[in-house]
Amino acid sequence: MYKPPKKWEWNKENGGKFSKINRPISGSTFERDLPIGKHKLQLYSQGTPNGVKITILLEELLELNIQEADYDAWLIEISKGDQFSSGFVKANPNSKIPTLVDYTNDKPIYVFESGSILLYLAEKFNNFLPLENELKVECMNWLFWQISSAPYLGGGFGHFYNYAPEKLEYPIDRFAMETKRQLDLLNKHLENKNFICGDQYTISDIAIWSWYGQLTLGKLYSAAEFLDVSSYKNVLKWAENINLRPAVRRGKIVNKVSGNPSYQLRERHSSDDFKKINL
Ligand SMILES: N[C@@H](CCC(=O)N[C@@H](CS)C(=O)NCC(=O)O)C(=O)O
Repeated sequence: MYKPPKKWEWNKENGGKFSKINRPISGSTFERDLPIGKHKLQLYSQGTPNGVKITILLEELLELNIQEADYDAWLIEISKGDQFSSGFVKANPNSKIPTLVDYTNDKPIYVFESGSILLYLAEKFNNFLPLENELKVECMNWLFWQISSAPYLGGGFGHFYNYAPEKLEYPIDRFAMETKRQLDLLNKHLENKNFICGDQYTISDIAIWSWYGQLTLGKLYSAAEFLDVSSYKNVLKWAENINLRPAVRRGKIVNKVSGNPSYQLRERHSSDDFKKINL
């Protein structure tokens, strides 16, 4: 049994999957500028659930033929510590993917936090966000719900069930319970509904699908059976429908470095890049 010392010290590796990159201090650890491609929108990311939210939205905008939404997606490999370069930290002092830089105007606009990026792009291109105030509020409620709830699923359940060097009953039990509560909440909310808010597909669907949709489809933490995800029937139906969208099929493989190698597009610079992959 671990007995915490009087004062915590950072003096050892804890053996976890991310122990080599985790640090108790912020800021850059090495000098390197970010690459810049030919489009106005430059995305620095990895194809994790937080990362694919943005590539799915950008692909949805391109599906509507909005050419200004074309983008370069550069891979920031977080297990290698790319998020600690001086260039990345300049764009996002929090050193986490996804991060977007918009070069449309003379002065670049740095956008970080996936919810902030989704809102920025939805407002910039006037799409995937309800115009009517009451619905917009509902859409924001669920977007902010996702941003604040997913750390229990990822940092809590996913970490202790999948990544922690030792399987400990207490944290797995605590976070499995919370994850199942969240799935139950979504299942009730999606009863007789096709989308999270109103009758249109919005950035809330994109944000929530990237985590809870992929979890229900068995794509996260090999935990489908453990969490009995198929019992959340409304979430499953909603997740399956969204998974069929061509933009989702493209967006979810961008900057991906895990899973089936045939469905990984490490960098994306043009729509032609998808031709290499059998979507
Ligand atoms: N609240 C943030 C979370 C971003 C986040 O946690 N990103 C992870 C990958 S999914 C990351 O970059 N981790 C690298 C690290 O912690 O060093 C968002 O929604 O953008």
